[in-house]
Amino acid sequence: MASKILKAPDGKPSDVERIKAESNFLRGTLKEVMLDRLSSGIPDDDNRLMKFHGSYLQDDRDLRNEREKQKLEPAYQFMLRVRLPGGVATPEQWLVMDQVSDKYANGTLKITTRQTWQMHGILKWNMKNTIQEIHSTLLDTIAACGDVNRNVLCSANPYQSEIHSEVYEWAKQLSNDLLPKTRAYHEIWLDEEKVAGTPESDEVEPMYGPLYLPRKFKIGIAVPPLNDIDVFSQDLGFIAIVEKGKLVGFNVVIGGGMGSSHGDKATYPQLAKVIGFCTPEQLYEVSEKTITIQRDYGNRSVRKNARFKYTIDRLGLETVKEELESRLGWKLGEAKPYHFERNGDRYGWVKGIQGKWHFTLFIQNGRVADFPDYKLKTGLREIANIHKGEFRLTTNQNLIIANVSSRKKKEIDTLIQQYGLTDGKHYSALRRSSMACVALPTCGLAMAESERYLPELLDKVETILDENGLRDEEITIRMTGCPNGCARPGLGEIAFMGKAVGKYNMYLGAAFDGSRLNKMYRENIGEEEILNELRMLLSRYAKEREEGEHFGDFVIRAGIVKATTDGTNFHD
Ligand code: SRM
Ligand code: SF4
Repeated sequence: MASKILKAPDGKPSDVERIKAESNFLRGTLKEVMLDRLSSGIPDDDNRLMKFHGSYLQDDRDLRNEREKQKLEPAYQFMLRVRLPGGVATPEQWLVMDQVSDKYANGTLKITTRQTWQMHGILKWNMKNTIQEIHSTLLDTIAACGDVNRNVLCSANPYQSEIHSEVYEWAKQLSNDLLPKTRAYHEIWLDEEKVAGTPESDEVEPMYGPLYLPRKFKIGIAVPPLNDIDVFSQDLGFIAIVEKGKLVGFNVVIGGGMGSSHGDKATYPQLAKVIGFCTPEQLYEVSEKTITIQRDYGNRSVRKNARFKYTIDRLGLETVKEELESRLGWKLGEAKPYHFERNGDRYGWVKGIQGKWHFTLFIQNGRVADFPDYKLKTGLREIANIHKGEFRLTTNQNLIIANVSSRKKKEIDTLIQQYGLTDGKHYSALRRSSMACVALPTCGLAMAESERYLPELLDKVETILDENGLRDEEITIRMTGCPNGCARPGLGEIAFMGKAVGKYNMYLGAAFDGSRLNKMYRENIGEEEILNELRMLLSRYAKEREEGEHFGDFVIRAGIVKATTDGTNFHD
């Protein structure tokens, strides 16, 4: 029931719209091309469809030039992303992922900023086995990428476990309910027989329709006072409202997003705005109707301007709210008061409800691997072997070993010590508040290093912190290899976005609780300038800050950058 006053932008639909339309509900020729042994790659059209199955073809960019010189095809390999609502996994699932990453991928697991695992380096001929083995432990990769609703986030804060577990159940249900309904995934990867007479019409996808969404769509649920999921960066966010210890519902926020393109003012990060309140039982309906508004009015011609944030900025927040209420047939409640203290994670052991313990482990940039002096992957495997609770992957690329009994705590502690898993405890609080996206060598969009470079840069920044007595000061710092914003850099008190090899734009001034975007401070600078700037800024902060003042607030009060009030003036 589309409203008469609203219009989607005119313009020729992008090529991706054609691919979706011709795909027979995400099948394309994937089944056939995955069997073709002549190339380790797949055609572009099928690669677009692969995303809806949680994967896409990459090539190792470290090897690109050399292979080109040798006239070889690129070193093709697949990235695979698991759907893991709320980031909750069992020890058995951890062990399967651990094994599969050794068997078929590059031996590492990446904990992503949307609290799931990614694997890299899977060869075409191993894709089906990989997905089937993941499936054997009741995990899937459906809709982990693509123009659909993505992994639904929820706060991984063990302090408030009862509410957290309730919110997690809602997040999981929402993720399941919003899945595409096509059986393409089951047919292609799990050998499900195609049912004769399956209707090839809108009935297959009652919510998405045959063209799915104009662009990816992201939902997250935060449980205050922790804004670990950066709720204002979601297309659709929910803020849990707890009254007298009971979950009464959620404030609804719409229109967040982090991506932009360098030098293109028509693209910008944007923070979601609060538009009202709904009860837990209304969560699905609000999500479904919001998604259909984006389905009907999102930009299907220019993909750069297709995210929901742009649809809202074009139509107006009030109009979108009215349209939502008209589709719901009822009005959202008045938004309720809430308070966020911070984003990021807190580390170490905490005791939660029912005497259970939770241990949050800092994992640098989410990369789970065995390093020469740090057997992180082996240590976590040993823990998974004896752990009876669950793992919670956090949206800050960290890991919580959750629901541990007092007896098991001793055993797990012994393993933590044995493998030196917290040897990084001498790390600065700034490093423990850092995130970096994957970038090189696998990300095809990376303009500069990120995950491989940030730790090295932080070694140098830590010297500056020590000179200024700031080692224990929590300052969020985020880096991405391009402005797409995968480590949510727009919400870093300090952030770097890659511009070219070794060059970054530097941003300052986001709020510590994730409620204000940062602003560009310096353009296209290399390491020497970055360190000079940080030396000056951190020394001023150490001397001039007010009691309890966060770095992001300080740089604004000191007039170093202006506060960003809205994403549309982010570039100014
Ligand atoms: Fe992202 C594209 C990695 C979270 C905004 N992102 C990509 C791709 C798939 C590159 C591509 O399309 O060719 C990257 C794969 C690299 C690789 O080699 O693995 C990639 N994004 C990641 C991850 C793994 C970063 C990480 O190191 O943790 C995160 C996986 C999340 C997940 O499990 O689903 C990841 N990406 C994000 C986030 C953060 C979030 O969602 O909380 C954002 C910003 C929020 C947002 O969406 O606005 C984000 N990724 C993008 C964009 C920009 C979209 C836009 O609005 O313009 C792209 C590019 C695109 O879609 O065209 C992108
Ligand atoms: Fe790749 Fe850019 Fe995302 Fe980093 S921010 S993973 S470089 S798309």
